[in-house]
Amino acid sequence: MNSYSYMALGEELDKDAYVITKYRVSTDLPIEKAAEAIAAEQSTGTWTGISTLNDDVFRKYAAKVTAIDGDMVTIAYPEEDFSIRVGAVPQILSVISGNLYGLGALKGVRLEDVEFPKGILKQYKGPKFGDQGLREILHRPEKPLVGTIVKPKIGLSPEDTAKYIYEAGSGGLTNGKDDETLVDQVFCPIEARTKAVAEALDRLREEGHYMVHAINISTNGQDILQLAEDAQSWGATQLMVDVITCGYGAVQAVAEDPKIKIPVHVHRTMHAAMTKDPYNGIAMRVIAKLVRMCGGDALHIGTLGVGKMEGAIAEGKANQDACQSDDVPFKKVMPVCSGGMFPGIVPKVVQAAGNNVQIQAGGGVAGHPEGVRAGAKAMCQAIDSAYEGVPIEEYAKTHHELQLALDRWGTK
Ligand code: CAP
Ligand code: MG
Repeated sequence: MNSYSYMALGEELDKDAYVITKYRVSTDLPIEKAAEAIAAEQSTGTWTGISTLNDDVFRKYAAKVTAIDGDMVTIAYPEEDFSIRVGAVPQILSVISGNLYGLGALKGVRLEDVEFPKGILKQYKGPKFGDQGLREILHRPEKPLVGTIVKPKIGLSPEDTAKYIYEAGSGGLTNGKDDETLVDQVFCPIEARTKAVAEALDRLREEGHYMVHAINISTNGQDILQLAEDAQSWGATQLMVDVITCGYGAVQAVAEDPKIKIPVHVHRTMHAAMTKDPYNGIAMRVIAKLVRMCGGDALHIGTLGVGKMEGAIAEGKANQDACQSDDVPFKKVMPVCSGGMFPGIVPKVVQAAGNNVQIQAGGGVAGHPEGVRAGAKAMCQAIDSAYEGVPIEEYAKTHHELQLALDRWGTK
């Protein structure tokens, strides 16, 4: 029986023929052995030599360990290992991010990055609208989009939800969204909510203000397309899918449905189970790349070092880059900074991320001392101060709502 080596350190590969991955590996094994174990398990090998593996199969389909730098390992998988039309992201993940986590010899593995060859990328469509499409809908070409998540996340009736959105829009917000745990509970049925919110958005429109609201359609695979189409027919202006709980296929199905003519906002609830541990799991930038391929128009990327959720500036920048880079043939995804946002920290996010972001606050709007409309105004004023380059404390001197927000929450 032949024994095969998966090591190919330094080999120059044709980038258009491989999916190239980077893993951070923690192990007591020599790192080369650990890397080889991953390459074998995820391509043509297993824990022992096998009589059914021949030179031809190995040469065509074996993964290659092409670089090792400290604990960072580069593994290239031949494009032929992937089954895109039937199989798609579930199959891709099962190769680049599958059994390897369970290998007993590894203490931890984190998939840090992935690059796909053109042949795979061209089988995806990417976003229908993307960041610029969203901006066109909202008639807001340059400034950061500014949004809210209706709070409390559960419990409001359709009428109260619509009232919240009307108030938020009257205060100047461009985006509203359902929270990730709200879908079709008895207290807020999706049909009634969508219709009530649509009416509020129509009123705002008549008053000259453009705003969209993402209705959460996260549900079973067999129901999501119908729900997407229904929500659109009830007047939804944007749809929201929780990508980790529903799956990438759900995002792709909704985004690629020719009947769907509105953008898809992608929430990432549960992502931290995979992304938070620096030594195990999957980096958010990988998730962002897959969401972009599958057609998400907007995606949560973290708040770049501020706010309530974990996530440093560098990590947020990498996620933003995955949404916006020019090296893939897709429209760009609008990066969404959300989680514990409030007016005083908006300038820090704009400073780190620039203007092409959607910044949104739930508590940071609904918790304003003078209510939702004033909270929305304060967020918009914070955005304007950052956009105009005026220090926020200075700006607040002539903007009452912002001053109240700074008095309540400060700037840190
Ligand atoms: C924000 C939020 C979002 C988080 C998710 C929440 O509300 O609605 O789901 O932003 O985090 O429920 O926490 P607040 P991420 O503005 O009241 O914090 O965007 O990092 O995935
Ligand atoms: Mg939420």
